[in-house]
Amino acid sequence: MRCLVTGGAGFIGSNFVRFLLTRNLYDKVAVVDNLSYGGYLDNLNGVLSGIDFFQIDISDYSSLAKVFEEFRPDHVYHFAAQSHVDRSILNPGQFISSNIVGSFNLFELSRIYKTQKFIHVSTDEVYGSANPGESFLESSPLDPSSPYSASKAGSDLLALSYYKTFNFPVVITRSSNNYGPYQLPEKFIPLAITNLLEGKPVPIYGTGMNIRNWLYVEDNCEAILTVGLHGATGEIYNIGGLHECEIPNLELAKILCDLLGRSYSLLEFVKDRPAHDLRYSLDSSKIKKQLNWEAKTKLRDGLHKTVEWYSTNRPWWEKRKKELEEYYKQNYGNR
Ligand code: TDX
Repeated sequence: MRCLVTGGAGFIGSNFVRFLLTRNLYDKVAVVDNLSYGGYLDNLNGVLSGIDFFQIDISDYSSLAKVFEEFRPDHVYHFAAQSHVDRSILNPGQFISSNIVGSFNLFELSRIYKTQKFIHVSTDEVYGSANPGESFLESSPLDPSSPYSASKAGSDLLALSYYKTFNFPVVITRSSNNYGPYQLPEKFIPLAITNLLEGKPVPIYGTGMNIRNWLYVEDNCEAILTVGLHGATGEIYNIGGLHECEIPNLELAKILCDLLGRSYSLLEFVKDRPAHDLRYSLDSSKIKKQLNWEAKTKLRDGLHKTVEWYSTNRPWWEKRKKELEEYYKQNYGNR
């Protein structure tokens, strides 16, 4: 069995490739990644010799077609995406080409080359903001708030249309906010940890009362693989963290200050993100009931491991932060 992982040099993708290789389930694993911002070959250090690597942009149909012709994957795990909400506010066009056109190219080629299973990795953001006490089911309406989440919702709908029209063997995962090693310091947790390590302020949007449900990336990898191997085609599976992992940003930032021995005075309230979803919350009972998967990692344990990783991998994030300087100026300059 041959498995293709798109976006395999990015945050969740590279964690997934490492996780997959320890399981020895596939005869061959290939990664497609354009190595633009977010994807770095050194995220795959130590496992590169065990995979085939193609530096391809998924929005480039003809280059992607050559990969399918050569590799002919039985399973495709599709992680490649533009994924940062703030960037989609600054520059929405890239989100359309990667998340919609890129996904379309992959659906088409997988259909032509008769891929046996296509795992489309999506997000809880497609449901929009949850009211207090509300948790979204897979059947909940899609109500995305940002160009990012709208592009993911669009590709989810396209995937489902391929299932209905062509009997395309797709299965969709919708995860809550991931965190852990190799996450780019543009997302909240790695930005907060690395700023605190540098003794710099942590920008808190609005009042810091927005709530997210945090899922340790290794738990997500295990869930996605479980769906890849045992999920029913045409189905969607929500993948949420433990209930205790659902907390307001300010509380989360205070835990990080405590873990790093930094003062709360480094937490700096800045202008809010436009259309900032107040709360994300998933009902993950379907994957628990049908595939016997549930998250394992408690928030404090996952944050502790993540803080450890960023503390011992300074060169990794210092290089990224240098490259992100222009973005930081653009995004935070006017707050
Ligand atoms: O500087 C910041 N200050 C701040 O208060 C940043 C970058 C974020 N925040 C807030 C916004 C959110 O409420 O922290 C929360 C988390 O922000 P992000 O890390 O940007 O994630 P979010 O917007 O919740 O989206 C994430 O979850 C779903 C991922 O980025 C998506 O890729 C995923 O699909």
